[in-house]
Amino acid sequence: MSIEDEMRQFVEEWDKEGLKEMCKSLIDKGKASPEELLKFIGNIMKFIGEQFENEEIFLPDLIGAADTVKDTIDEILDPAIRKSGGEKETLGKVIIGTVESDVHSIGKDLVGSFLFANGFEVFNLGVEVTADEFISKAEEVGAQVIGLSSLLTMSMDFQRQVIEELKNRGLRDKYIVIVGGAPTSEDWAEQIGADGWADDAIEAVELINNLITK
Ligand code: B1M
Repeated sequence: MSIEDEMRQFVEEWDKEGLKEMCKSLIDKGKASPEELLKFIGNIMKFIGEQFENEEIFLPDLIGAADTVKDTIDEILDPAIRKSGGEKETLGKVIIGTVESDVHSIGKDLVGSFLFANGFEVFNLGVEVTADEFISKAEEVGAQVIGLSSLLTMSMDFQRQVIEELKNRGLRDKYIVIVGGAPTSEDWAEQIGADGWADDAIEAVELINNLITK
């Protein structure tokens, strides 16, 4: 069985300890990097999402799976990535969060971890983050980039609201604003005046690298 298949089994069984122990042991033995394991988690959650959409599993299954991977990300993978990051010079400071009214955290956390692994200093504000919280944190830490995640059609408009609030405060030109999340698109980013859109965590790193060097 492949590493990803074995991890999927733990996720499907909501075996938090099993998944954590497996990931920790693979990292400790040098058999997989935390970045690789994060990628597998992304694939697994996409697979679980498809099963949910096809009504093969139901909401409690989804919540159980999401809770299981969240613990492994928070307690094993993110700390391992941070540890391996050492004292390297930061490429820039990025504020990231899921917008108001939206509790989806997994994709946003993947993006945050990938950015960190690629040399950015990341301030992950969590979920249901208001425009004021994004902007206040960006001002406080002197960030260059604000990253807005949205997984719900109903929450997408809060991405626009953050950009509008930046304009109201005369701060729009001070920050690179990027948006992402399943219901968003390049067109949407353009429509709301964001600086860019990324389809996944790897694209988000490339996009921010390109925008920052411009
Ligand atoms: Co919910 N949910 N959910 N959910 N959930 C979706 C998003 C949905 C598509 C499922 C469906 O019905 N088909 C649907 C949204 C439909 C829509 O509006 N278009 C939906 C719904 C409706 C809901 C509720 C309303 C359900 C209910 O209560 N009736 C509710 C909303 C609660 C709220 O937010 N107020 C809800 C709740 C939940 C759970 C709590 C159970 C759980 C989230 C737990 C958690 O995150 N801690 C959950 C989950 C797990 C999902 C699905 C199954 C999986 C999301 C996920 O983690 N994907 C999702 C269905 C799906 O996506 N197929 C679904 C894996 C992750 C790696 O991918 O998040 O897409 P993703 O992130 C990717 C990219 O999008 C991108 O990079 C990431 C990594 O590659 N990306 C960015 C994301 N953010 C980015 C930011 C960037 C750049 C790229 O720059 C800043």
